Amino acid sequence: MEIYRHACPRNCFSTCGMLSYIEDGKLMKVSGDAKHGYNQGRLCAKGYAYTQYVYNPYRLKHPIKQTPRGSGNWERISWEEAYDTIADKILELNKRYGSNLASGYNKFSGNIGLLHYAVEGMFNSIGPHTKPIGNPCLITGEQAMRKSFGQMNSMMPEKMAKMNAIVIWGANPAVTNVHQMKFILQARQKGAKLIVIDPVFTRTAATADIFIQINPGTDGWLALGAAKLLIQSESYDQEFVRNQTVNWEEFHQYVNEQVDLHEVCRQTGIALDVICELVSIYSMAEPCATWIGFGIQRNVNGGKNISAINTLAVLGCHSGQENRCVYYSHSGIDDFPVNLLNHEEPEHPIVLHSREIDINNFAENASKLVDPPLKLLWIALRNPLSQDQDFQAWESLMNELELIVTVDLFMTKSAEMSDIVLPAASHFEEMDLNVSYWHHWLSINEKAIPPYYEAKSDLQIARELMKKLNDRSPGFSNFPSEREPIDWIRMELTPSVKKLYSVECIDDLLEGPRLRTEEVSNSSSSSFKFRLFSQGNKGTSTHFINRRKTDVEESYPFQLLTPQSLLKIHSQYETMPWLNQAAEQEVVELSEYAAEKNGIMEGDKVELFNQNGKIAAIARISRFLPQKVILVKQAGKNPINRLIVHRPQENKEKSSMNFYDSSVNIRKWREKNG
Ligand SMILES: Nc1nc2c(c(=O)[nH]1)N[C@H]1C(S)=C(S)[C@@H](COP(=O)(O)OP(=O)(O)OC[C@H]3O[C@@H](n4cnc5c(=O)[nH]c(N)nc54)[C@H](O)[C@@H]3O)O[C@H]1N2
Ligand SMILES: Nc1nc2c(c(=O)[nH]1)N[C@H]1C(S)=C(S)[C@@H](COP(=O)(O)OP(=O)(O)OC[C@H]3O[C@@H](n4cnc5c(=O)[nH]c(N)nc54)[C@H](O)[C@@H]3O)O[C@H]1N2
Ligand code: SF4
Ligand SMILES: [Mo]
Repeated sequence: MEIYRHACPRNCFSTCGMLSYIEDGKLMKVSGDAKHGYNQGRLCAKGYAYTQYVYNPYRLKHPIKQTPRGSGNWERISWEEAYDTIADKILELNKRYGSNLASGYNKFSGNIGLLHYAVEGMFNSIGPHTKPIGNPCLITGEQAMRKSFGQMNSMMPEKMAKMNAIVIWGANPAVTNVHQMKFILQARQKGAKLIVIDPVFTRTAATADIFIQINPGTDGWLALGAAKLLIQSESYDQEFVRNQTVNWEEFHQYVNEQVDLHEVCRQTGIALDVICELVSIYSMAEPCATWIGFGIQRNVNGGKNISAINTLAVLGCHSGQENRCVYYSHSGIDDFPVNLLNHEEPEHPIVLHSREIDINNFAENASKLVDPPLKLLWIALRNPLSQDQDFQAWESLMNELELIVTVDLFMTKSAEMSDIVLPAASHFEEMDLNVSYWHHWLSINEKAIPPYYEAKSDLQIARELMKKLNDRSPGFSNFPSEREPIDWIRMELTPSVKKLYSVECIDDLLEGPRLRTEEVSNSSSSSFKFRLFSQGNKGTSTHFINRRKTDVEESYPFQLLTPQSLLKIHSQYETMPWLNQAAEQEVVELSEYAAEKNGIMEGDKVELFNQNGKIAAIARISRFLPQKVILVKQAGKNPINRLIVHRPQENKEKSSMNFYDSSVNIRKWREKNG
């Protein structure tokens, strides 16, 4: 049996090192790579199920086309025909409008390996086009971290094992980051306290010493209340505050005068003695890790809440900066040139730049484009008709598009609405280079098996399609089609990357993943002064925005939380029987209060509704949910995102999607209510 080395490329904290076992060109089994210091030889259930993923009967085998769009009338076509149709359209649009602005893409997180920036590289290579910018997942938090600390880096997550207390705000690692639980457990075995702050009694909360059930979106209140108590008891590092922070006087005065502890308790739903307990942990346990989960920033107060938590964490650490351990995300990719992402566009005589549209409001913004309108959309590594919001805007955008191409391994909701669907290769069928947004390891991903039927990697598709365009219209694209995956990987291993990860050549990575040698943490840039929480606009009477201000939202009194599932990655893995059974109906969890108020019994068919529409679901009544929270898992047959209403962050900065900030109502299912 042959053994190859891989990195799991899912959008997941762990980017696990993985080994494949191959017999006669077939993937027989996978295991965790013991040489990877983060996952240490283990995988999650989704990882162990890769043999079923690769040979899944639902996997797309050939390019297919559908006429008319949405009819389900699919027909197999050759790659040649697919490329011809797409190239014809791109060239015709270019002729019609005088540039490639009518062609664009929507791409996100299906595979986060560095070579999957081939999609961006491919579009860059044809000059100005229409591209998504921003990030639905984590950008609000990233900006808040950069404002507080001047950078977004966390220390090695393995070091959580050495903490004496771990305070988790809005993360659920027992579901979303299972390998981290090992380090948390190691800390607890040595006596560390684990505190989980979440509106939902999660699997992680169930393992904690203290669970603080907070009203969604109010963490900033809690952090400021706790900071006030910390300051009152003078248990903070005064010298550090004087020398290393910006804005102390203002913050001190603000907390003294404007943070009222009764209001904190009212807003957060947390009793004062619980807040005191949190303060005593922050002031006594050292070192103490604060983990800010992505869940925190999926509401309109997200950025401010993070800034307040950062401030509490920094004040609470009173034995030197090196013990300031705030975990959010580590931007591993920043070490690399990411040549495909940054592939230089050829100049256009008239159009100076590509046209950028916010990925969080993609459909609406794309529909509004004129001169030229968007006419061709390439969807890759992305399932917007499950994971984005505003499906109505998507429907009207799609009506205006002349060609929709989706590249995926499976027939997703988005693929179902495309004209041409191209089969993508799995990571066992292509080479790649992978870093993580959490740990500090670098891995290579080898090609271990031939492509499944006619599947191709996104890079291979870019190479072939751009060659086709150049054959038709010489010089149309500057994509280096002759460059092999290994060449792209070599280009990523610049002298500084080699030094940083102590590799001399690719062969070193074939021996095993490498750890970044330079330690990073929130305090590694010593010249930067920490920016304490600031209220922002003077004269605003509240620190944070209260939810449900409008009349419309009054009619929808419940807050909809739609977090991740243990055995899925967003909309992926639904057709894998080892992991998930296809469900006809979604399940909605509601509180006893919500059930009683609406006469709903366990197992009833119910409808969740708001201004966007309605979704049918089966009711599960939970004793543990806050009264006004409704919980539905993402994706599924009838994706819950139909009910997500995007509310941009107050400060108009680029933001993540406020996935956890939508309001809904619930009632028993009515057959006739349209
Ligand atoms: N309601 C709600 N919605 C959410 C969230 C939430 O918390 N609540 N979370 C948001 C977050 S955090 C995220 S990150 C986004 C994720 O949003 P998406 O990235 O759109 O999520 P996925 O469902 O994983 O879709 C990725 C697609 O890429 C495909 N794919 C996998 N590998 C490859 C490949 O190599 N090539 C190509 N071409 N395709 C490939 C997969 O089969 C899958 O269909 O969802 C967001 N949506
Ligand atoms: N199994 C699995 N793992 C995954 C993924 C997956 O789809 N499946 N997706 C990956 C991706 S792309 C991401 S972004 C991460 C996300 O992983 P996490 O960082 O864990 O974030 P979320 O799952 O969005 O939310 C975590 C928790 O925040 C809570 N929460 C919601 N609002 C608030 C609030 O206002 N305050 C507080 N204190 N808590 C709140 C939710 O109830 C939830 O339990 O997971 C990654 N890992
Ligand atoms: S999904 Fe995440 S935890 Fe599971 S194998 Fe992949 S990287 Fe590891
Ligand atoms: Mo995400």
